[in-house]
Amino acid sequence: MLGTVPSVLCPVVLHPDSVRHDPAAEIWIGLRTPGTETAERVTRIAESLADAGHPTVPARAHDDTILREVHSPELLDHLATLWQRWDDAGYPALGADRVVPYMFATDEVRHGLPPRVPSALHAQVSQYAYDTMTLVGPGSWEAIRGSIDAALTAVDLVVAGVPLAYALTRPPGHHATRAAYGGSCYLNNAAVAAAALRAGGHERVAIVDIDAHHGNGTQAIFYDRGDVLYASVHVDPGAGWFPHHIGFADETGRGAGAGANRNVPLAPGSDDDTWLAGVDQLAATSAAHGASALVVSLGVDAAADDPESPLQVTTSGYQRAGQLLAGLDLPTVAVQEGGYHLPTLGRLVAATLDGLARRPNG
Ligand code: SP5
Ligand code: ZN
Repeated sequence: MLGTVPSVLCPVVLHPDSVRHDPAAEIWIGLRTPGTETAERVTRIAESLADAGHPTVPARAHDDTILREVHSPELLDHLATLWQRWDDAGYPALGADRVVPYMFATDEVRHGLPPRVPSALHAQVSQYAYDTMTLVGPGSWEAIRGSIDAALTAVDLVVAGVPLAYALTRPPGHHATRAAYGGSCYLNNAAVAAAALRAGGHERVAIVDIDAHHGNGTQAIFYDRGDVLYASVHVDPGAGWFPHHIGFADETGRGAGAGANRNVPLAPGSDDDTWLAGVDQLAATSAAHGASALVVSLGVDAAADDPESPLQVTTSGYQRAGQLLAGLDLPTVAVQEGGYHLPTLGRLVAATLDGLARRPNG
């Protein structure tokens, strides 16, 4: 692959601040582990895509118009100022070098009474964070907001006529809901891309999510809407995998969104054939939806070597998934989600883009 020029070039949109997010750890069942969502993921992917001949495009700054259609103003304001407030309040001096939630304001705690904003910042955090695995540090906001700009820049290219653009977003986004963050995700890059494609004139948009995990945030954002399809293949949450509570086959959309949500949960250990049959179903659902543009939530953590999922997809499986989706022949924005096995991460993304670039008539 080194030095070769692919048949169709795919601009790779990157924001330099993506590497400044350093969650430092992930707290899982009370264990503080180093965490797998690291900055090196970005450098590895960028390197492989440059080797494959794809050009890099810097993310351009965008205002908050589309972002505020997707996320609540409270979440945006909270995240934008969180680290500064945490630092000013002196938590790092206590040894709390990252923002972690402490007490969860569940419905049971609130007891149907009017919500209050706790005076202690460490109690405010759980109004927005739904797990203990998604930490915030000094450069986090710049990376989070920069990734939104990367996704929006990729959309600009596609709206201007580029058939395929890829946003190397970090942190990832598909677990972020309208008003809360979790699952290593803070703001939903793919949902913002879909909203921007709608604003760019595409009446119906399909989001196909091939990350190993169900994109609960993206599903929730569009669950009641018929114009944006969410379709995902992922490891069965019912088999004990994140996001546990959501991502089941009987979740098909609600109200105006009835029929515009599709989940294909797979058994742990599923291989290429099973997974690609799922991807093929998502492609068929997207075609039936009548979408004129496609967003691919491109997580490569379904790969066999990935430490975060039990799926057993190969590099050639990812290439074929790209090719199946290319068969839709739609303007396509691919957005990076998960994928944590550093030695193979770049090759997996390159293989998927290679498949996506193979248009039926191109
Ligand atoms: C974007 C994305 O892929 N997010 C993944 C969120 C799921 N994280 C669940 C973490 C579970 C604990 N990880 C411990 C690793 C043991 N190998
Ligand atoms: Zn994932």
